Amino acid sequence: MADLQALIFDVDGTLADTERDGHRLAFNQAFAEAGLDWNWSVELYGDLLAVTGGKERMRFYLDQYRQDSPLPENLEALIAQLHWAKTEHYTRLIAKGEIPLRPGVARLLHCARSAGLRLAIATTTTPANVTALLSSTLGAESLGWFEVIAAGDLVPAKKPAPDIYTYTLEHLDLKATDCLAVEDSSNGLKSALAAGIPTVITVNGYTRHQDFQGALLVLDHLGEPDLPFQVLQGEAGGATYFDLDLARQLVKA
Ligand code: XBP
Ligand code: MG
Repeated sequence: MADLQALIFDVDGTLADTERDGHRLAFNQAFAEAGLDWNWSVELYGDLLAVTGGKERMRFYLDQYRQDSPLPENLEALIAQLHWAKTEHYTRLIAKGEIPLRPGVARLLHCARSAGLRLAIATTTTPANVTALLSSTLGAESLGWFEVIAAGDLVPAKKPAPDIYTYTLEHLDLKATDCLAVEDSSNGLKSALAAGIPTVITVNGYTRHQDFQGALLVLDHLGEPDLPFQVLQGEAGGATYFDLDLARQLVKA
């Protein structure tokens, strides 16, 4: 019987709804600054999110959507420069506090800390983006709440590969079944499940219709006592917001 010891959080789309009005805008600012005619609409970005990692996403865009135009010379240097500029724009946007945490995230983090549960982050995004989001929403000291912040290029293969979650388990020195992952996307679910970690999903505008086969529970958000969640898949046993009792019940089931 598993005994819950740690919560492992994804970042983008899970802690905060950062993709449409955060990363996407930052990419477009970097493209415009570089004089490129690349512009990712809300709809196109939703398709591009099939690929995790900003650098990988730019390559995917060129391969799939810009076959008409010759590839820029020294493509890898251009992508690296664009990604650096995009990260600068993104961290500045996040530092302005324009994107809040999603419902229930701060409450669950505080409950977990009070109960002595260990916390970790497993994300595809760049470490600077995690620092910016945690600092702007929870304060700089919140970075110390997470024993492991596994992010970005730390591992060779990004989600849906299990690498980032396997790295996190190794550094927590915990078994997969003693943990619970919180994710927002099918790529994230595949990654966590491939590492053997039970997973709860909180969907967002981009991921609502994705396949979450294998998730313990799929919700519209984590909820608050005065803001009940909607269960989209699985059983919440009558709970109306996600708390540690529900987490333990799910892991033990
Ligand atoms: C989401 C991603 C990231 C972000 C962009 O990460 O796939 O690539 O979209 O950030 P997760 P970067 O859901 O795992 O938190 O440009 O820094 O990659
Ligand atoms: Mg995510």
